[in-house]
Amino acid sequence: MTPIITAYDRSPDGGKGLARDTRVRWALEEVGQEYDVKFVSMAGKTEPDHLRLSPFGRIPVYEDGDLVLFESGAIIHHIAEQHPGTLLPEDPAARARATMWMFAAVNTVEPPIHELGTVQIAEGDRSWATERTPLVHDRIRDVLGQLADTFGDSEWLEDTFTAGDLMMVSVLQRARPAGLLDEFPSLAAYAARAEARPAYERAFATQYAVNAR
Ligand SMILES: N[C@@H](CCC(=O)N[C@@H](CS)C(=O)NCC(=O)O)C(=O)O
Repeated sequence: MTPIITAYDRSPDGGKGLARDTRVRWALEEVGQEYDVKFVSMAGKTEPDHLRLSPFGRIPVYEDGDLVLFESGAIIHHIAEQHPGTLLPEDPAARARATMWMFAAVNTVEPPIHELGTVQIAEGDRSWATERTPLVHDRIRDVLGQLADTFGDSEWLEDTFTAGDLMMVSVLQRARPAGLLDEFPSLAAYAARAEARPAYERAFATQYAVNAR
């Protein structure tokens, strides 16, 4: 059965690839899995039909027969598990480390980056937004600096490209519009290296075609 993912019919970023369906598309492209896409509107995300699949009213959603998953990390982990030796190494220790990096991406690196979006967009008209923005920038710099120190001049987080890199780069991209990723040249080069992968290029192009209409 061909899995179906849910994406926005019009992503707020206009096709820059920052909406979280892109990372799922990327994982599917990496493992060579065909997929269909179901679209939901911004208004539709809080409708009962969508909430039945995604209780927090978000995208992406992944459906494969009776299996319904939300949370991009869980979806990508599942896709990787379905295709052993592609995005998750077969060696148990390497596999555990790749999974650790997935968690680090969404649980440690993404929260301050997400917070920046909240300050600038959801709270952009509040009196504290101007004062708060540089504080959030510094929190992002802290985690990016720590990641850059650990990363050194490696090609990938572990010996080969894994779901950990896919997740980490998907998160790092979200720091790019504020200019913060480019403050860390090794991380900017790491993201560019990942984005040059044919699977990423296909995933990006497919979501762009929808959003650039
Ligand atoms: N932790 C979730 C976050 C999902 C998420 O926030 N998706 C965004 C689009 S990229 C969304 O649907 N936001 C709508 C909202 O926050 O109401 C994941 O990784 O899947």
